Amino acid sequence: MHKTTVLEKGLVIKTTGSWHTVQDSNNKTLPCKIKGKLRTRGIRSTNPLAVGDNVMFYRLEKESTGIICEILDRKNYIIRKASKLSRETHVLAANLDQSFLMISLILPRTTLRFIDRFLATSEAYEIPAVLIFNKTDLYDEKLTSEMEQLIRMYGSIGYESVKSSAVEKRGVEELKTRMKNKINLIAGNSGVGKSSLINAMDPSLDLKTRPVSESHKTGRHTTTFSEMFKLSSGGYIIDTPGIKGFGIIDMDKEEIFHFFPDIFALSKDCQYYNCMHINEPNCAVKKAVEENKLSLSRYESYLSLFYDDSGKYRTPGY
Ligand SMILES: Nc1nc2c(ncn2[C@@H]2O[C@H](COP(=O)(O)OP(=O)(O)OP(=O)(O)O)[C@@H](O)[C@H]2O)c(=O)[nH]1
Ligand SMILES: [Mg+2]
Ligand SMILES: [Zn+2]
Repeated sequence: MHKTTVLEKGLVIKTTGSWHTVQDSNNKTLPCKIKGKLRTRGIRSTNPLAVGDNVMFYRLEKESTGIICEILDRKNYIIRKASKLSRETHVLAANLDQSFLMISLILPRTTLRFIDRFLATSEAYEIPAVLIFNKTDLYDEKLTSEMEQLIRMYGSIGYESVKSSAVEKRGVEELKTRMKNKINLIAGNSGVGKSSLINAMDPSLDLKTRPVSESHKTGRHTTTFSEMFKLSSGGYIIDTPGIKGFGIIDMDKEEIFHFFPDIFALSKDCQYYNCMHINEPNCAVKKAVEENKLSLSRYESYLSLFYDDSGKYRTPGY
């Protein structure tokens, strides 16, 4: 490093392969590369750097690019599996204040399993999570009452929900208020309307969304990289590509129910202090399922994580 090199602090707002977009303290962005090998502590991941990372960088003389030489400690991060069979993980974003899971009950339909795995992941990383039910303009009476029932069920566990429609601009003001002064992540299956809703919140961002003529087709992601945007109403939002499954790493089997607050609360009444709520006698969790006090879908999601055994990695599918 040259003697006159000045280190600056920056925020990673986008990463695409070997180039990373860094925002400096004047809110200006510049493309940066990573210096040699950067160490990331503790986790084995396919990407050393993630959106939301705070970094130290220096500028290259006569070039409008920079070199990242250090990643500052992360407050938290959220990950997904790198690929279906891989044990490696991909850090989706770091240093989050809040995460939103966008759900749709139609075109495409989000499964309860997917919701519960996302929530357990957020619990594991201590990131407060909020549910967004989008595309409400498409719900008939039956789907509307199903949504209300889910909102009550998740509300009783402690998770709040927002009803939205990017088309009818419903829920937009509430989300602006909730996201103010925070770094927010929005995740969910491909096609549920994440980018569309961000556009409804701040049309100047003009994010790419799936053409309406192709809105029923599945398989292709419209958003392909996570990227952080400053909202004109305040705060930041990280738009992410559609996700199929979430991973929880470094978690022991006996620990999984700690990330289901409803199951955790019930577990205090189990006969055995080390009850895992599978076959043990006098299990308060299983009793609650039988008595309809714990929703069967929550219990089944717990079981799916419990039995999803691949070493230390709990690897939610979808
Ligand atoms: N009817 C209706 N359609 C919506 C709504 N929100 C989004 N859409 C449509 O759903 C399709 C997918 O929207 P996107 O915003 O691209 O979805 P996404 O979640 O960002 O998808 P990926 O980037 O692939 O993860 C588009 O054709 C949108 O016009 C909504 O509230 N109601
Ligand atoms: Mg998108
Ligand atoms: Zn039990």
